[in-house]
Amino acid sequence: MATQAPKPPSPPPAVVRPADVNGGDSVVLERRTQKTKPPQMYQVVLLNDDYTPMEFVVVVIQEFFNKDRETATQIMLKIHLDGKGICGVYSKDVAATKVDQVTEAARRNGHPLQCVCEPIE
Ligand code: TYC
Repeated sequence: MATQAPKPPSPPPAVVRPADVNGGDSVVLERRTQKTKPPQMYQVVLLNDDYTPMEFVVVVIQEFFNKDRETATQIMLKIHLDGKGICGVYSKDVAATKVDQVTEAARRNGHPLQCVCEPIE
C-alpha cells in the first residue's frame, strides 16, 4: 500500500469578494492574518544548592541538554554564582521530560539538585 507524505501547512487563502472585481480586469486580494499562534515554550532551569558536586552538574548539563563541556561548565558556574540558570528551551512535553530525567538522575546519585521548568514571555 502506498503511503502519502503529510502535507505542509498551507498559508491562509486570499479572499476574492464580488465587490473587489472591477469590470473584469482587476482583482483585489485581501490578505488574511495567520490565526495559529506558535506554541508556548518552556525554559528548563537548574537551581543552586550547597551539596550537589559541581562535576555532577556539569555532566548533567552535557548529557541532558546536549552542551559541550565548556558551555556546560559556564552554565554550572552561572548557577553557582547567581542561584539559577537556564539550561535549554523546549516545548512543554520535552521540558517536563527533561525535568523528570534530571531529577531522577540526581536522586539516584544521592544529590538534592533541583530542576524546574517555567513558561517564557
Ligand atoms: N553550589 C554547588 C557546590 O558548590 C554546585 C552547584 C552548581 C550545585 C549548580 C547545583 O545547580 C547547581 N558544590
